[in-house]
Amino acid sequence: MSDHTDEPTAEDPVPPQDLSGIVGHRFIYTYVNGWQYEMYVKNAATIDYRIHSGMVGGRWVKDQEVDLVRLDEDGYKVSWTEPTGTSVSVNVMPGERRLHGVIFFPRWVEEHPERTVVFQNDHLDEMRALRDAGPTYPIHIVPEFARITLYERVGENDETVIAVGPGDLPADFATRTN
Ligand code: FER
Repeated sequence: MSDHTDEPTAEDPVPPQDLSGIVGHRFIYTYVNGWQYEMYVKNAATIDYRIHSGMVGGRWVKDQEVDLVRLDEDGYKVSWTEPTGTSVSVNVMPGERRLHGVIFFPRWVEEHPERTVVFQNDHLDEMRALRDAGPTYPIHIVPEFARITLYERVGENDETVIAVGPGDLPADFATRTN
C-alpha cells in the first residue's frame, strides 16, 4: 500500500501528497471577469476566505471544510460545498501565479446574490434554510482563470489572518503584490 510519497505508477495514480506549498498560505487573486478573492488555507482540511469584489463581494467565511489535493509539481485542487449549496473547485498553480476556479451557484444565489453577502458563520442556519428553499436549478456555472497577485506563507491555524470582513480592511489591503 503506497503512502503517496512516490511518483505515480501504473498501479497507483496518486502523486506525492506534500501539501506544504499551499497549506499555511494566504493568496489574493482576481478572476478574468474582475471578481477578486482572498483564500487562506488554514490547514489541510480548512480554509478561511474573503470576497473583495464581484457578484457576492463583501461575503466572508471562516472554517469551511475542503478537500485539498496536490495534482502535480505546481498544481493543487481545493474543492468544497458551501452551506448555501454553492460548490467550488479551484486549481491553484502558485509557481505560475495562476489559478482556475469553477463556481456552481444554485439558482437562488444567482437570483439573490446579496442574501449571501454576510459573515456566513453568524448565519449558518439561515443559509441552510435558503439552500433548502431553493430553487437549486438550473445551476449557474462560472468557470474562470485568475491571476494570483499575492502569495505568502503566514503559517497554519492562525485565526488573525482572516478576522474581519472585506469592508473593514485598509483601502489598499488587496492591492499589495509580491
Ligand atoms: C473562489 C470562488 C468562489 C473562492 C470562494 C468562492 C475562496 C465562494 C463562493 C461563494 O460561496 O459564493 O475562488 O475562493
